[in-house]
Order: sequence, then structure tokens, then C-alpha cells
Amino acid sequence: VTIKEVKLHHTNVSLIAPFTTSFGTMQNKDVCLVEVIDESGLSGWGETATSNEPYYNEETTATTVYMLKEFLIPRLIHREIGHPGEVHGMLEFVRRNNLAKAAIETAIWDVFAKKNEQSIAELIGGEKKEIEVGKSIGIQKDPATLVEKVREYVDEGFRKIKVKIKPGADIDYIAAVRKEFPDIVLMADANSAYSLKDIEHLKQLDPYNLIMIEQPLAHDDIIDHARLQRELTTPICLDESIHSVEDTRKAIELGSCKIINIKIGRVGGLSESIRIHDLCKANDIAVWCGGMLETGVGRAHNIQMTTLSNFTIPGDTAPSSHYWEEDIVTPEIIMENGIIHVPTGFGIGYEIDEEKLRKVLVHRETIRT
Ligand code: OSB
Ligand code: MG
Repeated sequence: VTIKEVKLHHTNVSLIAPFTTSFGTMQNKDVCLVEVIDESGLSGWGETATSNEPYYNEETTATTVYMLKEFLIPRLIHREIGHPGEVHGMLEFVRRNNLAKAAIETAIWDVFAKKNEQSIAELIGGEKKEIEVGKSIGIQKDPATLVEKVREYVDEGFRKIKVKIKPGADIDYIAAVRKEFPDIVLMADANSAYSLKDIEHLKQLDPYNLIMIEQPLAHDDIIDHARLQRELTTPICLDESIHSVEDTRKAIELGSCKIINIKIGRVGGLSESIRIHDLCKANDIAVWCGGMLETGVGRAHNIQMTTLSNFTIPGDTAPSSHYWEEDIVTPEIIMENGIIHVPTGFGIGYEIDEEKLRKVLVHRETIRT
């Protein structure tokens, strides 16, 4: 494909409820939807999957827009792109800025798949027709409130429950949930809230049969995690620390984790995600697809990727109604019995609803050079 034009749809979206992690609370955010238009007039869509603050990682919506406009779009526009798998390499001259890179790389996967009259899943050899879904629950005011939330989501059919934790909201919270629900698939996500000083404290989670603890230590660490993993029976999963297949290789070599959360944005796109998936598969490391409170565009990409065979653990791809009063894709993403049926349409498999997009739109700009 050759990109003739890129439209940046700057939106402001509001979550149906605030979402609290160890690094802060999210409610409103600007998101930039990236639409690439090819020589035949077909559109492909991606999103920045950012928030307005650099608390999860170093990027924000504004930095991704800046990188897209100054460096990434100029490198890609009007160039012949034989396959979307080439885009990651074409953008390697820019260090990091993975959320920005993924926004346009995924849009190119979408337009390329549409041109081939295939879904992205078909294009990448994804075999699953349905994917299992988990629910990520923000930090609640007390364990009893959390238990009621978990009940609601278990009743709704979610196949995995992920509880956000931080010092002061951890052991009691997990103990309360486990006591009430002895058999659910349960995990915790600390978003880097602990350090090696907390080894004895974190060991208190071991009796609760968590399928994993996600990113307990520093956002940029793979050394201390290896030490912690030797001390814990609970498997460690890395999220923030993994930006590439090279990081993955090193984490596996060091024994820093037993599971990896793959987020398309954090690793700079779908092709790098696939390389990580494949390397983990070859090394018996399970993977699952995380989420970044994306709109339907980002989550549609997540669904397509999750069709690959080594995504054996339910992801964080909850249905549209769990995030937004109204999502911008049509049909909205729905779940039945904890399952999302992978759409069979071309590209991401969902359409962008122009009416709904207009309601959250702040401004639009078209880039042609
Ligand atoms: O660490 O997985 C995370 C949301 C924003 C930033 C980081 C994370 C999350 C989530 C929510 O856990 C996942 C989702 O429902 O999209
Ligand atoms: Mg996480």
C-alpha cells in the first residue's frame, strides 16, 4: 500500500467510571485516532492508546501526536509499503515512542488487510474464532467493595479477574476476594508499586493461588524481578518492562517472569507483538493481551491479535459497555459468557461510526505531505 493521506481525529473521551491504579486515577482522556488512506481510497484505523499523563509510561497523547506529525507520518507517507511487517523497521530511526509508532503501524495493518479482503487475524494466521475475556478492576475503597465488584463481573461471565493492588491495598483485598471466590481465575497487577524491600510482604500473596502477579517492581527493571521470581511461588508477569522482542529474550534468559502481557502499543505495533508471541511460544512462556482503556479501535486490534495460538490466558479486552457510554465502533464490542466472537469482516472487523465519533471529536486534521 501507499499512504496518500493521514487524518488525525483528536477526541476527548470519558470513562463510565474512574479507574484507579497504583499510579493514579483515569477518567477523561484525549485520544488521537489515526486514519490512513491508501491510493485506492481505503481507510485503516489505529489509536494512540494513551492518556494525558506520563504515569504508566513516558508517553502522553500530546507526545504521540507530536511524534506522528514531526517524524513518523513524514517517513511513511507516499512510500511504497509492500507489507505492514515492514513498518516497524521503517520507524526504527526514532528511538522508543512506541505508543505513537503503534498508532500508525496498526492503522496500516488494517488498511492492508482490507485491501487483501481479509481480517487482520486471517492475515497474521490467527486461528481462534472466539477469545476469552477477563476484567481488570481498579483499586477500590475497601476489600468489601472490591468483593461486590468481583461478584458482579464473575456473574457477568468474565473468565479472569485482575485486581489492581498497591501498598496498603493488597493482601487484605486479595484475601477477601479469594475467601469469597475460592475457584476463580484471579491475578493482581501492581503497576510497579513495590521494590525488593517488599519481598517478605509480597510472599504473603503466595497462599492465594494467583495465576500471576503483574509488574510488581520498577517499570524499567528486569534484574530485580528475576530475584523476586526466585523467592515467590506466584508466577511473575511483566507488563511495563517489556518494549521489544529483545527485552523479552533478556527477561526469559534471566528468569524475570513466567508470563508476558503483550500490549500492541507498548511494544510499538503488531509485528513486534507477533515476534514476542512467537519467541514466548518457543520458550514455553504464556502470553495474554493487556489493555490500555482503549476505544473500540484499539480493542478491535487487540481482539484480532488475540486469535494467535499462544494467547492462552484471558486478556483485559472487556466489552465496550465497560468503558464507554457509547463506543465509536459499530457494532459495539460485546461479550457472551466471557467470550468475544472474533468478527469476520475485513481489517479490524468493526466499522467506525461517524456519528458517534463526532460526539467525542475535538478537531480533525488532514496531512498530505
Ligand atoms: O497495567 O494493565 C495495565 C489500564 C491503563 C494502563 C495500564 C493498565 C490498565 C489496565 C486496564 O489494567 C486494562 C483495560 O481494561 O483496558
Ligand atoms: Mg499492567
